[in-house]
Amino acid sequence: MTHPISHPGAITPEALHSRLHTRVLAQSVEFYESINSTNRRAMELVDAGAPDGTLILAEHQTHGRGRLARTWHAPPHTSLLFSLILRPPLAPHQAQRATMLCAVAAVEAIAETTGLAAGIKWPNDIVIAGKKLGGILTELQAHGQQLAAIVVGIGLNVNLDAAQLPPLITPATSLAAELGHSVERLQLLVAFLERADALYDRMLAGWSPFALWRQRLVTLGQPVRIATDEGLLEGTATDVDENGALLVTTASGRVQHVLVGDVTGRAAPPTETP
Ligand code: BT5
Repeated sequence: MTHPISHPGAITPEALHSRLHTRVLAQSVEFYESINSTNRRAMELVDAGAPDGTLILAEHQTHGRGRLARTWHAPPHTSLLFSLILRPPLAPHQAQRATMLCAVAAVEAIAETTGLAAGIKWPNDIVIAGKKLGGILTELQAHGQQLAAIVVGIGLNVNLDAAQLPPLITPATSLAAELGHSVERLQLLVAFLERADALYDRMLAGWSPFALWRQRLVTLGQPVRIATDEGLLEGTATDVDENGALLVTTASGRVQHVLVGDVTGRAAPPTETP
């Protein structure tokens, strides 16, 4: 673990600690100047018994992970890259609530910090004007019907020039690109953690972030093509259910629930070599 002191605008655990007022989240923090993947480290810490709310934060990832074995790219010091270990009293089928909560907190923190109105593209992209601003990767540790932990990993493009990224399946943007000036990453991180902490408090008392998440979805009402395990599904995204599944109404009027998949509005399903 290293603590950067020289990079302008660098995030340090000390600076985070001095500004943060949370009850559960980020009471325990691991910080890395560079690591393979904060999600990978979080899953190791889950096995080691890390407490609820543990935050793993990095300035750079050598093997940042997306969903479905894809890669998350972020040049050092340009982004927010972190994972939270959550241990809410949920059944495995309710685990998407943790992702919903973090997506809502991210959108609210972005609005508070920058004034920008971001949205959520089902299932877990943070988008603005049709471009991808961030992504969420949720991984579970369950023992039978008992959920041991949820790891929610978030990557947000803050002061990043999309031209620094390799070719992507959806166009990317960053907060700085949308605003025309850079954003203080620590302020955004603090805003996120404080929002998420307040929502998590409610979730621990039985509340679901579903309605807030649904309100912020930009996917509803849109024609979609979804690559699913069973093949390509085409139709209109008409709704979502409490567990996070997308309801797609096909031309024949059949409603299909999709739990995992990639939505595209384009003429062809996404292809990418990981
Ligand atoms: C995601 O996956 O969007 C989830 C990304 C989660 C990343 C965080 S960073 C901290 C934590 N630790 C990790 O190891 N991961 C999490 P998915 O929906 O599969 O999207 C991945 C796809 O997004 C890639 O295949 C690229 O096409 C694209 N992509 C990669 N980097 C990007 C970026 N910086 N901005 C926009 N799009 C990007």
